[in-house]
Amino acid sequence: MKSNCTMKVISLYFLVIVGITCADDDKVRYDGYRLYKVHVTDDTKLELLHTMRDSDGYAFWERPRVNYTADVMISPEKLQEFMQIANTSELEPELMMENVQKYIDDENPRRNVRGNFDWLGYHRLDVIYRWLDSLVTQHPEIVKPVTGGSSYQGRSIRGVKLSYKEGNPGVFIEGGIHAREWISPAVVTYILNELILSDDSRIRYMAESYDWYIFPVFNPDGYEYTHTTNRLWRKTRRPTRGGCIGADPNRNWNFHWADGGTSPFPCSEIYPGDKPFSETETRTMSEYIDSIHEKIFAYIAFHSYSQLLLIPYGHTNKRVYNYNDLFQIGNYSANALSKRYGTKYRVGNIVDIIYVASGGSMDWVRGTYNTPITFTYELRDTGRNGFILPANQIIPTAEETMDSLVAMFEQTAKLGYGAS
Ligand code: 0X9
Ligand code: ZN
Repeated sequence: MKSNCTMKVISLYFLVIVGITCADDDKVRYDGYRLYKVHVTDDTKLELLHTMRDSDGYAFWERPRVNYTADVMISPEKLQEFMQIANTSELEPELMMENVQKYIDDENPRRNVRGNFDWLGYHRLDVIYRWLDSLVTQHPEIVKPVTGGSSYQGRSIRGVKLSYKEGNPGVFIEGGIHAREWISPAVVTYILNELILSDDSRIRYMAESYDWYIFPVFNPDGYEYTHTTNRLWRKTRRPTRGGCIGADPNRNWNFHWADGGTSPFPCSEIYPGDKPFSETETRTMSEYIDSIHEKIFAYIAFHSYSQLLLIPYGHTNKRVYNYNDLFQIGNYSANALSKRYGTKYRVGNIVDIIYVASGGSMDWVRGTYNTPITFTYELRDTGRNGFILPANQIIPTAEETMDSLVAMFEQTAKLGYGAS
């Protein structure tokens, strides 16, 4: 990763001429970085990929696991080494991106966003928060502002409670816990908008049957950082140890904390923090969730990418008591999702269908309160664009996800969950 900080110093002398480009020059760039998909067909290949993990110049967008594919980003400096390893060990990597920076540049075309909030581009935090304010102003009877928690750098973690009838069973929607997964806040805001404005009868019925607690950006420091500095940042922004910054906010919750799928190295993408709830974001949001836990029967988290609908837990493949119901609801939901654009999702237990990942928010909710309906979406795509999903896919992704959510809650109700 190269940051052109020296440019900034030079620009002090030529402030008028180059000053305007300064802000952009401080951005981490991914020129010549490549993204490869590799098929992990056996343990030898897995071991090999594990040796690359946490080493400079290799970044796993999707972690390796036997019988699955992994996506790995390679720096230009490590390319030759990687190709050599690949040749001698028959990795047969499939080139997905020739130049990651190009995908970043093309992802979110700059537009004049003066008018209404929209889903034609990815928005900064302040734009999202102003939109939440406007919803409260326009629909004061049904939309109440909620500050659920705060971040290390002092930002609020804001959301809304949408309620047409006090005492409805509650559904909690979490977005943006991983900073770089921009499609998550985009889809969560779309869902909120539909719940308020859609005139589709099934959506109206769903919207008015539940109380909705909706938080589009759980990790605001990280989210802002992906806009200002490093598009591929995942974690929080609190300095930890050894000059490293941030913990994985989806490994930091106090349920089976650091019980698999984490790394003790503070610079790792999956560093779980120094202790459970070491991060301001997870601690404060857990306190908020604790204050409303009796009202919620469903907790749905949105991540990207891989097109999966995940059922807890992430530390064990032992099934939760209502796994069969969740599996049935999940399949029904994934089936509805595929109808509009043919997008295929896989449904199952986290450990079974991706990898071990302990200390996640959904697992904490489920493990602490026994909340019966808990799902995590991994939204589009399957690696063509990965985290850098072009903005013109926001609306189709959001539409199909909304289809699946409607089906999810119809099926949930049929099975008797959430009856008020
Ligand atoms: O590793 C993760 O945290 C999630 N995948 S992602 O590529 N978006 O980072 C999987 C979430 C698993 N969820 C829980 N363990 N609750
Ligand atoms: Zn994620």
